[in-house]
Amino acid sequence: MNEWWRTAVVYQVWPRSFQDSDGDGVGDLPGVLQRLDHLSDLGVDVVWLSPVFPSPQVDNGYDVSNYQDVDPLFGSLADLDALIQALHARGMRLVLDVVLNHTSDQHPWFIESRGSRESPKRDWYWWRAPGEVPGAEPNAWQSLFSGSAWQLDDATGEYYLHTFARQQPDLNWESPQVRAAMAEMLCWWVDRGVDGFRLDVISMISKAPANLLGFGPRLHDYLRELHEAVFAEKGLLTIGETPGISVAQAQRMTDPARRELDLVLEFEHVSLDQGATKWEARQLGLPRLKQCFARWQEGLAGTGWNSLYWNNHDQPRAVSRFGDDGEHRVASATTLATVLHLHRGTPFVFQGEELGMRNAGFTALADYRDVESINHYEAVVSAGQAPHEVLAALQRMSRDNARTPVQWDGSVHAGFSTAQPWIAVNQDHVEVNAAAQREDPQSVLAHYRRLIALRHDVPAVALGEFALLLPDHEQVWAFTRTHLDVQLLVVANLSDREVEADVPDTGWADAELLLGNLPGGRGGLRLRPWESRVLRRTR
Ligand code: TEU
Repeated sequence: MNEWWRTAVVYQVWPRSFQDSDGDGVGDLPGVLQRLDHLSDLGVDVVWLSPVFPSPQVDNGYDVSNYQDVDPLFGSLADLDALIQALHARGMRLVLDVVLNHTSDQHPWFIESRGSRESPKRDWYWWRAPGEVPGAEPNAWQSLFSGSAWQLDDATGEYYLHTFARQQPDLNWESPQVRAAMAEMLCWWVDRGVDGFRLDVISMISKAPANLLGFGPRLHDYLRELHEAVFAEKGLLTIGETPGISVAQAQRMTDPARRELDLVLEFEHVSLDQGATKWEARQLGLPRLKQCFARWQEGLAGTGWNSLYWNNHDQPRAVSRFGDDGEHRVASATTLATVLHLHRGTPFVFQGEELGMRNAGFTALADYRDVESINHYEAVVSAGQAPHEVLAALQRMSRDNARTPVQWDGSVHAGFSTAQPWIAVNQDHVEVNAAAQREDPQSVLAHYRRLIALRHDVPAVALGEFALLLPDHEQVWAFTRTHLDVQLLVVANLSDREVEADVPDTGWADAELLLGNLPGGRGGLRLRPWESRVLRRTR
C-alpha cells in the first residue's frame, strides 16, 4: 500500500481569507493561484482546500447547495481545474473539503424533500412528527450552533434535524440513495484530478440515539462502502473530521487493513482548556496537554496513524491560545511548531500559522461574521448572561480568530485585497506579515520551512518511535524519537522562565543540534524562555 502521506505535510487554505484577486474583499481561487510560490517555498506536500462549492454561505461554504460546481464568489470550475494542474506541476496535491453529513437548505435535494411528506426524497433527510406535547420538538437534541436541533417546517408540519445551523439539514445516510449519490459525486471529483478528501464531521453520518456526536452503529459500514466505491487503490488521502473520537475508535478507523480512512482529526488536545462547552475556560496545564499527545502517540503506534494540528478554521490561533502572543510571540510560535512537527503523524499547517498570526482581538459583536459565534451571543445574552462576559468568551474562542485575512504585507489591507475585506484585517499586520518574514532566518516562516524540510530529510522525524520524558514537568516538553540507529531528543521550554531540561540520560549534552528556534544560546539542555531544540545522536 502506498502510504505516501506518512511523510507529508498538509497546508489548509481557507479560501475566503487567503487572497482576493478581483477586489471584492473576498478571497478566491485565482487568488490561491497567485500565491502558490508561498506554498512551494514553504515545502508543503498537500493543500487542503476548504469548501468552494455553490453555497448561501450561512456557514462559510459548509452549507453546500451544489456539490459539483464552484461558487461564483470563489471563481469557476475552470479556476479549480487550473489550481489542480498548477499544484500538480509543482509536485503538490489537492485535497477537497467535502461536507457529506448535511447540505444547505437551498440544495435541490432538500427543496424537493421538504415539498411533501410523499416526496421521493423525503427520506433523504431526518423528518419527524412533533413530540408528545403538541408542537414540541421530537426530542431534546441541541444544535451545536445553539438552540434546538429540530426545526419545524410549515409546509408539512414536521420537524427536520440540523446538527449545525437550521440552514444545514442533516442527510439521512440510512437511505441507500443518499450513499450512492455521495459516492457518485466523489468519484466525479476523483476523475477531475483531486488527490483526496477532507470529510467534514464524517463521524456524524451514522446517528446514535444518545447524542448528536454520531459514531452510530453503521459508521464503519458506511466508511467501508465509500472506500470500496471511491477511495480504494487510487493513492488518495482521506482525512475524516471526527469530533469526540477516542483513541480506540481512531485506531479502528485508520487501520489500513480495515479499509476505512487514512487519517482522522481528533479533538481531545483542543478541548483540554474548555469546560462543559467551548465558551467556558478551564486551566490547561502542560502535563495534561503533553500526556494527551503521548496517549495518542502510543495508541496509534502499531496500527493507524496520527494527525497533528494546533490550528484550523474552527480553532483560535495557537500562539494566542497555547503560547505567548506578546513579548514571546516568535519564540512561542516556533516552539509550538517544533513540538507539534516532531511528533509522529501527519502535521497540518493552517494559513497564517506559519506567520505566527494572532487572534483577531475583536471587541464588538459587529466585528464577528461567524454563525456559531453570533448565534451563541444571541442565545446566551437573551438568556441573561452579561454581554461583556460573552464578548470575552468570543475573543478567546470564536472561530473568527482564525478567519481574518492572511497577512501578506504591511499595506492597508495586508496585501490580501485592494478593497475593504469581508472581515477586518488584524491591526498587527503592519508588524506580522509574510513580506517581513520571507528573508529573515529568525522568522516564524523560516522556522516552518526548516521543520517541513526536516520531516522530508530525516526519516526519524516522520517514522521514529515516540517516547515521552518528564511527563509531569510543568515547563518542559521533552520526548525522544528513535528510528534504526538514529535517536532524536526534543526539548522545549513552554514558559517565559529559563529552565534546565533535566532529561534522564545526560549523554545528550554534546549531541548534534539539528534545529533550534532561537539564535545563539549556551547550548546543552539549558533553555531560555520558549526555547526549543532538536538534538540528534547515533546509537
Ligand atoms: O466542524 C465540525 C465541528 O464539530 C467543530 O469543529 C465545530 O465547528 C466547532 O467545534 C464549533 O465549536 C465542521 C467544520 O469544520 C465547521 O467549519 C463547520 O461549521 C461544521 O463542520 C459544519 O459543517
